[in-house]
Amino acid sequence: MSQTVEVKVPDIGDFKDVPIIELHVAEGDRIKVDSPLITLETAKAAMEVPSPFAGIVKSVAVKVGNAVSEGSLILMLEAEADAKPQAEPPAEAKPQAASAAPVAEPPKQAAAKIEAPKAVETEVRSFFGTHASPSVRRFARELGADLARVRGSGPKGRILKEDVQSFIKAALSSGVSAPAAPQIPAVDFSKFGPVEEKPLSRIQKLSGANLSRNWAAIPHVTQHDEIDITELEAFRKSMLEEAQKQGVRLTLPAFLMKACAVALKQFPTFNASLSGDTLILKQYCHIGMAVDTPDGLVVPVVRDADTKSVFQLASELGQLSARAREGKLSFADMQGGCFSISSLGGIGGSYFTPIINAPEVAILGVSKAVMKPVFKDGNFVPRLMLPLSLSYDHRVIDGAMGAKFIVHLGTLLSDIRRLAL
Ligand code: CAO
Repeated sequence: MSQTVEVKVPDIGDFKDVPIIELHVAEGDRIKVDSPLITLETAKAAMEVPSPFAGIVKSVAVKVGNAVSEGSLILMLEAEADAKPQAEPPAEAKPQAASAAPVAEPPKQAAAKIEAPKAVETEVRSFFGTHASPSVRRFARELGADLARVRGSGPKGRILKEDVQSFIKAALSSGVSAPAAPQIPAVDFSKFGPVEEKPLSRIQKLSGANLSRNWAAIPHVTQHDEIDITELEAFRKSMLEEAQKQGVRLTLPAFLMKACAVALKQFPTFNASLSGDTLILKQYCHIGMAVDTPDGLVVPVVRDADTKSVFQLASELGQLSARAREGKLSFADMQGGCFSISSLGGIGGSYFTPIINAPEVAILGVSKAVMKPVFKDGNFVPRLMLPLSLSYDHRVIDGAMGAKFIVHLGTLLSDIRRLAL
C-alpha cells in the first residue's frame, strides 16, 4: 500500500531563504531513499537535499530560483509502502496512513547529512576552490572531467552541468582527452619496511605535470633508426683541438642540432604547432636541448639554430647547459622552442621513447653510439652506429612523414658535407 507524503526541507542549520540552484526531480519520477531532490546554495557552499523515502513524485512544489527554509514543501511523494527511510523518522514525522497528506519530515540521519557544512566544505576544497554543486561534481566525476579546468557560466562563476558537457564536447572535438587519469591509490609503504620521504623538487613538480599532460594529450608514435656516424665522429675528433682553441667543447649534440635545423627546413610540418584545427608553421627555428640538472630536467632553447655554425651551437649549448646546472636559466631561456632534442648518449643505453614537449610536435631522442659490425660492400666492417628515436604527434605527422624525416636526418649525419648544401 502506498501513501502520499509531503517532503519538506529538513533542518539546514541557521540558513534561511536559501535559493534552490538545481532541481533534480520531476513529476512522475521514481526515486530512491537518498536520491537528490534539490541543491541549495548558501553563501558558504552548495548542499543537496536527499529524499527521505523511496516512491513516485506526484507533484513538485518548487522551482529553481525559489528561496526555501526549514519546513518548506519540496514535493508530494507517493511513498512506497515498504520503503523505509534511511533512519527511523521521529514518531511525529512518520507517514500517517489515516491522513491524506501527512507531513513526512526527513529522518534525522538524512538531515544530518545535509546539515554538515564541514563535509561540503571538504569537497569544495578538494576541487581547488571551484564553485559547483554536489550533483555537478558527481556528474563531472562520472565523466572524468577535471572541474578545475571547467569555466563556470552560472551566477558568481558557478559551474553548471551544461558547462561540464561543453567542456567534454570541446575536449573530444579537439582530440584532447579530457577524462582525468585514474588516480593511483596511496599506499602506506612503511607497512612493508623502512622508508624515507623526499619531496619532489620544484622543477620535478612542474615538469612532471607537463610531461603527464603531454603524454596523455598527444597521440605519440616513436620511430627508431640507427645511423652510421663513423665519419662524423672522425671529423669531430679532428676538430677538437681547434674547437678548444676557441674555447668550445665540441660534442655530438652540436652536430645533432645543426642536422635537425637543416631537416626542419626540409620538413616544415615538424617545425609547427597545432592550434585547434590549424597548423601553425614557424618561419623561425629555435631548438630545445634537454639538460639533466641536480634539480631535474630543463629544456633551454637555442634561438635561430638554423643560422648558426656548429661551433656557435656547441658554444651556446655549453653555456646554456652550464647555466641550467647552476639553476640560472631564466623563463625566457626555456620558451619558444620549435623542436627538442634529448640526448642520453653521454650516459648510455640504446633507444627510448621521448615525450613530446608540447606545443611542439616532435622530439628527437639520442642514445649512445657504439661500434657495430655492419655489412657493407660485401663485408662486415666496424662502424659507429648512433641510435635515434623520433617521437612525433600523429595528429600532425603521419608514419610515412615520420620515417622520411628520420631517414633524412640519418643521411645528413652520415655525410655531414650535406649540412653545407
Ligand atoms: N654517443 C656516444 N657518445 C656521446 C653521445 C652519443 N650519442 N653523446 C655525447 N657523447 C659523448 C660526448 O661527445 C662526450 O664525449 P667526450 O667527452 O669524449 O667529448 C661525452 O659523451 C659526454 O657527453 P655529455 O653528456 O657530458 O655532454 P654532451 O654535450 O654530449 O651533452 C647534454 C650535453 C646537455 C645533452 C647532456 O649533458 C645532458 O644533460 N644529457 C641528459 C639529457 C636528458 O636527461 N634527457 C632525458 C630527457 S627525458 O627524461
